[in-house]
Amino acid sequence: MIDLREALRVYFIMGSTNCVKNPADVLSEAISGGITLFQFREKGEGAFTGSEKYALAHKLQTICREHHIPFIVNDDIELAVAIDADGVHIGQEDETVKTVRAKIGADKILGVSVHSTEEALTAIRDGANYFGIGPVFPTKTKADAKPSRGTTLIEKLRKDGCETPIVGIGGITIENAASVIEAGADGVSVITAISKADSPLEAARALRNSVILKGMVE
Ligand code: 3NM
Repeated sequence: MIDLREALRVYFIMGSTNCVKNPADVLSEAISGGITLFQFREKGEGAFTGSEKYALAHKLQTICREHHIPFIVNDDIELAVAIDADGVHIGQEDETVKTVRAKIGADKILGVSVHSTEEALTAIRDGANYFGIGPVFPTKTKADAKPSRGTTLIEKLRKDGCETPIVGIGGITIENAASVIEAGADGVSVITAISKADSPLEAARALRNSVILKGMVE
């Protein structure tokens, strides 16, 4: 079993619509730069569906497997089960945490986006393994993102004794990543900071340095 807290440190999310270059090349570079987990999130205008989505998922999963990087699917539980992904990430609008846990089984990673203490408590009760909390900073990547609220909820959950692994998400960059870790998150989830970087490899490396150095200082 992987150390989830460690695996969440440099959490890269992407689908074909987020990339300027070929998604497989972007992922390979990001892995070389030191990402610790990958989430396949095929959403937005022009996103693949059906067999094309399945084929891209399989291709990216194969790359992750070769490098022992956990591969998580966003929202699409049927796809995750069909390709035996390492886990899924769901929002509050999707199926309930309980239903998803029942579908994927006890051994898979289940991440849940939460926006309040109440949502966090329910998610934990129903089988979540980690929380995604955001948007921490303004983001243009998710059309229906809520207003950014900084690291308030991350800090509150930690102050209240919550020990569940947490990743911050939304508008995270090389420059502001350390502040998310400082607030109590175990890792940072990013799309644009890596997927649209001139060098996804260098971007992943710089993010990793700021997150891991910050963790060592504490
Ligand atoms: N979820 P970028 S914000 C996928 O707040 C996603 O739950 C969010 O992309 C949330 O790193 C977001 O480009 C987009 O800002 C993150």
